[in-house]
Amino acid sequence: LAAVPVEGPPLTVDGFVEAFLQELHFGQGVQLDRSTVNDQYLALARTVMHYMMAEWLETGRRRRAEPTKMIGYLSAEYLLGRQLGNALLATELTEVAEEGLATLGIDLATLRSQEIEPGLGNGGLGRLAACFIDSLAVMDVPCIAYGIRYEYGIFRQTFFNNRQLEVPDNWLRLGSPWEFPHPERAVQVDFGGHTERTSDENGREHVQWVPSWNVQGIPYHYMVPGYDNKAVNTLRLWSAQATDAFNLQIFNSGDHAEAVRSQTFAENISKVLYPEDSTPQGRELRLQQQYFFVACSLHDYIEHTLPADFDLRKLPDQIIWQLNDTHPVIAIPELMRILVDVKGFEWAEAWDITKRCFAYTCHTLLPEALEVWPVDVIGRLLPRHLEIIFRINEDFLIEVRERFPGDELRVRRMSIIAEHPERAVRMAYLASVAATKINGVAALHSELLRDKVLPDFSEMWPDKFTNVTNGVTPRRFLRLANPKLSELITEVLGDERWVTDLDRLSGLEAYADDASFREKFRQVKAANKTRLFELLKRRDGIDVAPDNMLDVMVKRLHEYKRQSLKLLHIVHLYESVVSGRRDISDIVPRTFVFGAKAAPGYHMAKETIFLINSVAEKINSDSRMQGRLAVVFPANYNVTLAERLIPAADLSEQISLAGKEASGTGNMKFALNGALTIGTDDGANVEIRKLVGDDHFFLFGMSEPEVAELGARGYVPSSFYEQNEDLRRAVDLLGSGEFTGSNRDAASTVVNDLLWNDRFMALADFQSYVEAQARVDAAYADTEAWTRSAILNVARTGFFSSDRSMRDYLDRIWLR
Ligand code: 26Q
Repeated sequence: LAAVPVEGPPLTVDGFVEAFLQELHFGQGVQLDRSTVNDQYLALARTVMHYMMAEWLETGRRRRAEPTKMIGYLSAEYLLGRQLGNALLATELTEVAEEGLATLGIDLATLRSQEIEPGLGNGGLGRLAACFIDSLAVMDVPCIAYGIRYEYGIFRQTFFNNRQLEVPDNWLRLGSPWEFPHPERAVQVDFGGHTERTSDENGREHVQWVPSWNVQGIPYHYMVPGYDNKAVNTLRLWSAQATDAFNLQIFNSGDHAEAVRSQTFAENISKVLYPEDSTPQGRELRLQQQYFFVACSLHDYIEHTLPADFDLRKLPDQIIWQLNDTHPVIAIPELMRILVDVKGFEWAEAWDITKRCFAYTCHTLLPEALEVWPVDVIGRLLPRHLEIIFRINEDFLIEVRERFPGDELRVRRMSIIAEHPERAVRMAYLASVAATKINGVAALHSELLRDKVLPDFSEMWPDKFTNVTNGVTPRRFLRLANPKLSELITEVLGDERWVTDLDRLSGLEAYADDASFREKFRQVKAANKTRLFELLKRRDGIDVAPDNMLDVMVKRLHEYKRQSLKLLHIVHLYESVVSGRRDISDIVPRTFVFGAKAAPGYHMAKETIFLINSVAEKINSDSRMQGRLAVVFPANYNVTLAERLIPAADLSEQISLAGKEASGTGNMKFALNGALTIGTDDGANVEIRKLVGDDHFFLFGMSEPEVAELGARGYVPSSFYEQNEDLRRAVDLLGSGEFTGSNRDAASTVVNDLLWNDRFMALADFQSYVEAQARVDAAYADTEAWTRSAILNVARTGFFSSDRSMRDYLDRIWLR
């Protein structure tokens, strides 16, 4: 058959309205006068899809005509955020849609707020994946992004009696217009069973995996549009379903109930996103998820995307699989299995191919966050893969012994198989052995990864290690989230090229000294605050004082991120006023904003949320504060809220213990939107500070070497408590029950941990933090100087575009 050229509906108001009504009538089956907001939203989304679809088809055609090396991005998470705004931007339909809908009496903003964001990720890692695939489309780099279509994404957080409650995130319930399933491209995935060995006439051994059960993966496609370049990439998310054979067998046996149960069992695999983003538990279902999406993805690429007669020896010229952390690492033995068991390759040749097909990104420094899977769990679920991992390890350890003869201690240290506390596969080691490149996500992190996390591997293969500093997409986090600032930027730079070439923001530098520009910049910030406060009123019933400095700490709740240090600072300010040591009029008026979800099983994190809410309740209702000190904690921080919060912020809190936050990406979003940072020398803060300059960044706390040194000397938190009156008073007040209805126990989990454990040294950094906050107050008092610093933050952080990150991946990893 010949390809018929495809064109979307005309890019005019009339053309748009016609297409929209078509969708409403024939897609939703409803007439305008009887349509609900949801009908209208779905019809609008489908209409915008029509415009994108034409370009998506054309992109596919163009790429097939001239095949080039492709990126296979493997990630268990994509934290996409709402789709409509970005799709309208990409299709240049925003004004057309607004006008067209208005002629029908429909308000575009109302339809926008109808969208439930797909929260298919936990935080930084998932959002990074979403930024990266945006940038690849914008750069017209061929990429298929693969992942899991969780039926339930990250839980919705609510508060009850100041405590976190989790509500299932039923994001599909009102329809999902941005996806389209392809059940005819289902892939079967096997599990369990055993392996059998046979020899052929040449005496060559063949292994056959005889699995005991299977499921099928149904691909759901999402379009990932570029910007102004007609390119649209694909995000392919897999949904698990029972296979027909599986169903029939039981159905025919007459056991209807059992047939239904087994269907549920299969569908559980893609049911829900695991809400832990550190200290993962070795849950079997999680490993099923990982293998499920990886097996579907490799199969999809090899059997359906490559030409039928493709010579797999050339696989590394066609694809590089980027492993987003260790979650998809099972892809390594899976490719070996396909090549050796299915395609008949010799082991050595298969390994040579496999080694060139994978690259690995590490996102952590915490030892407890490194994934290990008990050997018996893998053996039960994936017996053939376990054998392959053992064989990879055997060969690898031979190589280690050759390089370092007689060093059996090193051999044990480097083994992919840990022996204690139980035999387990160290996924980061498996990734490191197989990958062509290993990267950290910020300069400091990559150094620590090389020297502290994987020192033996970097000694063996120094050239494998590299850095790619994270980035964020300027489309979503500047152009869409901050339309007013975007307009101002475009006005002074003369055009919108900065949206795809963020280094152009340096052109703002000159305007930092222009008083009238500073005034406009302040007006933008003020308007963004108003917009945020309206949202918080509507969304959470929260009232925020309009003129306070807005001091924002939003990120997952983790001890290493030190929300408790932020809390101690707030309690310290409060205490200094109520004790009469400071007059409230001497406090620079501030509203502290928290946003944070705690993993449901993370006790300390949940207690910290309870304390923050309790402190907020008390301070906000204390008339002595006169509104000059306020704490707000809107529930359910997510991408949608971030897009409103970040453009309104004055101060960005990035206060992790040095050496613990791999990179951070919120830090970049704040700087790009003209917030100043108070932060430690950690993750990408280091690079932000270097770029914006020390005069425009509030640095505090120990450096990573100082942290290591204090740890080695023996850290005793209570000695800091005893030697610092402000700290003592703050900790005492927090522990006194003052904020928890006279219930001391309610605060004791957090307070006792700070005093007697404090693994992340909050008490050690307290003094330095409070001093830095005093510098913030002084700086904020000089409005013109503050604005100047804010402008320079925007002008100097173009480096943090994820377009730049993608260029670095291409140069350092993918096209090498
Ligand atoms: C693993 C196994 C089982 C269950 C859950 C997990 C799991 C899930 C998510 C482990 C880790 C995560 C997420 C980690 C994460 O978000 N890391 C962050 O990545 C960002 C992007 O590189 C960095 O900016 C942050 O510094 C880092 O904390």
